[in-house]
Amino acid sequence: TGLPSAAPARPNIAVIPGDGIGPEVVAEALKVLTATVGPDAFTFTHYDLGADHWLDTGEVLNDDTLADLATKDAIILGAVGAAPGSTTVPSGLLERGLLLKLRFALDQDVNLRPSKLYPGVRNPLAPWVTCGGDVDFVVVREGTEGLYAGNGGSLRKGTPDEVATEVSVNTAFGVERVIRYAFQLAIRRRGHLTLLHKHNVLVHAGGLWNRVFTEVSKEFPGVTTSYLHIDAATIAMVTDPARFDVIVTDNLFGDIITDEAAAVTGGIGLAPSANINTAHTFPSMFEPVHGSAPDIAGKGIADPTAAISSMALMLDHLGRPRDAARIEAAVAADMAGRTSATRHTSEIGDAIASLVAGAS
Ligand code: GGG
Repeated sequence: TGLPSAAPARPNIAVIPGDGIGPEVVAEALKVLTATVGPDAFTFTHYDLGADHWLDTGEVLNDDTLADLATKDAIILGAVGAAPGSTTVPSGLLERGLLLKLRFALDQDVNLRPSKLYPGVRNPLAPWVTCGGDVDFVVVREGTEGLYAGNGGSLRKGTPDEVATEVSVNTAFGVERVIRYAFQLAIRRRGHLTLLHKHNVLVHAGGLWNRVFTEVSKEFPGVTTSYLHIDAATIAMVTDPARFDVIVTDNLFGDIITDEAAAVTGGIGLAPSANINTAHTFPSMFEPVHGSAPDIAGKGIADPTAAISSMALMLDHLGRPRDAARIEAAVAADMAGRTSATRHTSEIGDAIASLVAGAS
């Protein structure tokens, strides 16, 4: 994850496969992880959480399970979410009650989302961007505040006079710590940091982000900085993604821009992420950026690469950068050898696992 962290001797890892394609991609991630560190290096505790658990028990994530998860060294999460239009699971129940509850309760303040255009992969949104290696950036998305904070409500619900509010929460503390993390990461990379916001319209939240960014930048004279309004950033992300090194932005803008980043670097099936508790007081959580993709669940066609690359982020965070690099190299080798032939989810996992094992 680019920044130093503690290295537990035999990490105890929580595994939450979740919904839809989550269990399929997590199985491949664990296969590659085991091929990398061996069968006994970590202990795993599996948690049966998600839509089926809610349907069976009426609970999404109870306090005892949350307290237990908080004792682990890291969490691997697959995907969360019922099929859109599900008549049995209310929209947002699992996303808010499981995924966001974990991020908030475990104070996972930085949502790290790296994007890389692998050699040979063509940017489908801008096919002229073919030069693998040049597009390589990390989005540092704020993880516990903004419009995701759940600060809102409804009046006169269901009537023609209904009013709904969703208020973005931005604390000086939260904004400063994520911006500081991003500057520290930029120093370890190519030394450029871009802030994305919309401060010309969102004058209150944007003003705070801007001021804090300018203040913190004074402590990092070795980092060059730039600013883009989020709407302009969506264009730059397609036409000139190589311009980015580290991006820092709020929770919602970060969620949206990283889906676009995934699209320009080969697809959402390749995009890993880490939810970092930067204080190291709670476990961090590692998950593919993608959701549960119910339309392809059970078909064996989900690409597990994002979940596998998330294992590299976890190993780095757990103080095993050499093992992380082995997974990254195996993923890059697998990407370089890809053809148009469709592979089963487990074939991709097998291929990457044997590349890791072969290189050791
Ligand atoms: N891989 C985790 C997952 O299921 N993500 C879907 C989702 O709803 N994500 C929202 C977010 O990352 O904030």
